[in-house]
Amino acid sequence: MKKKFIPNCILSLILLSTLSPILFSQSWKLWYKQSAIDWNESLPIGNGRIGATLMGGIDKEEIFLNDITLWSGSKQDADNPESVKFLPEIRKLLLEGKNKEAEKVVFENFVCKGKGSGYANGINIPYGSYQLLGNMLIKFDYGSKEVAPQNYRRELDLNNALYSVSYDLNGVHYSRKAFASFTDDAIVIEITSDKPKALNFSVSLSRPERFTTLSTKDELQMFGMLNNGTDGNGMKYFTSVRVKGSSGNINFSNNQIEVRNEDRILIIISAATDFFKKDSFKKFAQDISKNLVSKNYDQLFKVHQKEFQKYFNRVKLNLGDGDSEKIPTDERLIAFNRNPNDFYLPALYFHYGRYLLISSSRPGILPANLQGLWTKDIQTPWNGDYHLNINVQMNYWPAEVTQLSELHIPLLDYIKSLVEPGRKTAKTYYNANGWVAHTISNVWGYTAPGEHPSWGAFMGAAGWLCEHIWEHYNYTQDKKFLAQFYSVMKEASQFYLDVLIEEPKHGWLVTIPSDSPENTFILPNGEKTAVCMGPTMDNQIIRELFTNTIEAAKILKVDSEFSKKLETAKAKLPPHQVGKLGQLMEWLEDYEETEIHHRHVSHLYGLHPSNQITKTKTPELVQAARKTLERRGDESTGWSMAWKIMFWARLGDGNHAYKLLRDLLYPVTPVSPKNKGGTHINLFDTHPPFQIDGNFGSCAAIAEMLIQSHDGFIELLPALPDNWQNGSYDGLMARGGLEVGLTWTNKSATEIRCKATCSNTFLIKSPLGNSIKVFKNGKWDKVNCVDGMIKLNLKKNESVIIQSI
Ligand code: FUC
Repeated sequence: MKKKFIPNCILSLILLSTLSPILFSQSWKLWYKQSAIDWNESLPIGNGRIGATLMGGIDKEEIFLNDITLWSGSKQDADNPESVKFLPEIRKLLLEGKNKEAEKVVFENFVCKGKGSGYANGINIPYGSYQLLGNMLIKFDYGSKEVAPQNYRRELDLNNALYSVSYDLNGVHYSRKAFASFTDDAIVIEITSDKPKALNFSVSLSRPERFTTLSTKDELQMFGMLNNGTDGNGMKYFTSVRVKGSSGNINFSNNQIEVRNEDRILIIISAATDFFKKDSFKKFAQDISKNLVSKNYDQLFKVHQKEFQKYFNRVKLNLGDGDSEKIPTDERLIAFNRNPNDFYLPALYFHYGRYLLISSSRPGILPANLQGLWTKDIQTPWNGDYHLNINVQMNYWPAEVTQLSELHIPLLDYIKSLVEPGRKTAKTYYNANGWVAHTISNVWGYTAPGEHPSWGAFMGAAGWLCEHIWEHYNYTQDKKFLAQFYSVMKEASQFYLDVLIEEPKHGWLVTIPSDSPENTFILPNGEKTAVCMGPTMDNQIIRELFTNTIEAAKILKVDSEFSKKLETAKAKLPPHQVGKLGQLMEWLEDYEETEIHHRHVSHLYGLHPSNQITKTKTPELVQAARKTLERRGDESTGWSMAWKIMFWARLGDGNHAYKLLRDLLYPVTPVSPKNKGGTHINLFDTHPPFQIDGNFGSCAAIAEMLIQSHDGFIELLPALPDNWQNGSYDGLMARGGLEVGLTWTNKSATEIRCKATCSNTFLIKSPLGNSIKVFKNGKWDKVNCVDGMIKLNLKKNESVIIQSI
């Protein structure tokens, strides 16, 4: 028989497109048999700018509307010019080991001018608060209810970024769908009944304060102005709602919309603020709703779905066979607490993290805040702001590794926007060049220390933020981007160069005054304080910043003199120190922490996000990091547990990472013990209260259990727990620009799939033994690993498959 000839290029296409077929049919859904009774059960939709959480009631649909730019407050000068006068005294006291005396001067003088964040109550002061845009209420009228509703289902379909509710009542099937369009920048709702004239409802808009509603002949409007914290004339917003029916009648009157005898209704909600679109914000919102209401739902959904899936479909993850559709999410979450063998929930949670980032981060606008995009309040917890001592950074941990690199841009642009106010803050407080930011910030460019130095004076924020610039470059190898952002790194480096001071004991260069974020320690005389010099986290951040700035300068061929200065200073930074208990020391001295289980584990910054402590390069520090984690314990606030999953992943202990993931997925319901961190039944992370950083941090940490690339090579399945015996993923990213896919059985890799997103040489620690075969350019080649490493020279867009022989 004549053999059929299949050209190599076709063969490779077939091979590459048939990888992991199970993965491509995965469906990821949160679903419930009942409506939400608490806001923490509502389901979020968002397009990075506007969004909503929906409760899904039968008698009423309550919708909490959000616009990521809607803030009270205003630009202010919070830099306190008096502070710098006290700097010499503070420094002298700390250099003499008089921390408590220094603390007094710091607490009294090294603070912001004005009220700072108002102790997380910034709504009516210049700091401001991220605010709810409005409450939309859809009130249904079913006439008399003959029977109880049946077949109720509430769902968030992550693959399609689509919320839906359906039920049967009085012999009628009702359905409700909603999405925040990625293409048309509006919230689109469709409500249908399968019998004519069965839809009767009213739509109204309100918010707790500062609003006016108005109905014209075909539009419901809500508008107002928030408090700027000074003369009251703050940010303006405008919301427009339009409705289209099919056969019945729709009336706009008395500040609401009345829908009668309909069976298919399209609702368009658009909104904007003058922060986003200066003078044209009203027209912007009105044009959108007017234009969209003439279209039909399917048309609108199709384009939205396509745009959303451009991001969402880049990554596939399967952690074992899961009975995906059978168990409602709340029951599943509760069951997971007892049964660690649910393979669907951790994967669902991972995909939810990506869904939430896609839904709350859009280039050109603001980064995701403490609640992403979703708040039900006008005084959002902690002002829903940008905390710069872990929280906003954690929000963006999944961006690169889970292939949402362009969604990192809002944070990177935001960092750039802090340079100008940060320069003034650097001069005012430290008489230093460059720029600095401290613990908290908002949309108004706040860079001064907070109102209380025990938590508000962390000066490492600028350095930590710059890490994101470097990591974006690291993954994308985008030199143009690096050139555009290099000055942000350089100026932050300049700031630290200017403020570092030699301490007397070793001659090390240290920050002073400083603290280890929000933690306090016990002085030898038993007194407690936070104020110190050279806490480990500062040293790590500055070492990393200097290293990255020097490297960036080399790549861009600039600033060789400046780089030399950084090299010299870097050599004098305090090294890591191991304390008497074998732990990594958090401070320059081996102080005992006041709270052993404190949620911040700042001194492990060197383990993650930085790569100063690694299994191959510093095994003894890895031991010390492990001791530190054991001492701190597992249970904590939501975000803290997410960070700890990451730490254990970096330590290569998959089982401990998984244990912490289960702790983080502790089901927190209205009847849970108070102050318990975990996860609400809508899978929102809770500190408590709801804080989205834990969702993002743990999404990244799950990726970190499956792939790592921080130590000069790529390691696959570096922290795989025993529970995840079989699985596969595609689309996770490694530094240097490699898209990686992997299949494993019985905890052993069976196939690696790679695609270069930049031309580069990649080293992969072989999980397939020393003799492997590589499928490239249409043919298999036998390859021997060198020192256990697979070396791949790939051009941009080149793909390979690797298997054992
Ligand atoms: C940091 C943390 C708190 C909280 C707040 C928003 O200050 O210490 O736990 O997450 O941010």
